[in-house]
Amino acid sequence: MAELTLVIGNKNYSSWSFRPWLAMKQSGLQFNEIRIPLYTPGTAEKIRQYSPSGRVPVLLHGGQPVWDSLAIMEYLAEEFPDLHWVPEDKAARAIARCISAEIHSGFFKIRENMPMNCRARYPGKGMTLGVPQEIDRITTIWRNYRQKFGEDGDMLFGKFTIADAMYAPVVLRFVTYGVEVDRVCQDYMEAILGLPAMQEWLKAAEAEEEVLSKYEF
Ligand SMILES: N[C@@H](CCC(=O)N[C@@H](CS)C(=O)NCC(=O)O)C(=O)O
Repeated sequence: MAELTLVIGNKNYSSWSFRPWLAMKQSGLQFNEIRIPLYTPGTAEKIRQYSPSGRVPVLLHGGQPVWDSLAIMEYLAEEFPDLHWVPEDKAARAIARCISAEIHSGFFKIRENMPMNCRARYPGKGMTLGVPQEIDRITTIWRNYRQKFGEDGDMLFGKFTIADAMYAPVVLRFVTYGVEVDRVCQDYMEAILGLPAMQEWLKAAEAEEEVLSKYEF
């Protein structure tokens, strides 16, 4: 099998990097990791060595670059179809795609006002204009699909899928900013937080020394 290498940013701050990293860990794939601290002198050049878009994450599969978090996971789902990436049920799979696309292309208010910062705790911060509406949409998604498709496990569609990887950084943002959610969403968040791979990521984020002031309040 051609070697897999995932190039990522800081674990504390890079929400886009976290998604494929978590999905790859959950699927049991073996991969190498190259971590490039973001927004330092030389960062852009280092990322460009690997990523045509100049952004992380980028996957290198036997030398071939695949960039963009969602594209990486879709690529892996095609390359390793025997691993579990998407729901088996067709209707659930359609919804999983929709909500993955929805988070990939939206929720700009949360992104802007509640940046991922795994180590920090800023309860009540970031709740600016438009943020409550986006939180409401996310919790509606979690509640609806946990209730409709989640009976075989504690993830959105029962077992872990790409959709959970897409929303995992939101779980971390909700913890950092102390966002209160209903019981169903709380249980879902706890299940995501309890994943061994999540704990591994958080431990590594805790150990990082870089501080990006633009993501600190
Ligand atoms: N849509 C892309 C976004 C990737 C992205 O914006 N990555 C940030 C880090 S979290 C980055 O590489 N920033 C470096 C820069 O903009 O110079 C994805 O899903 O992978």
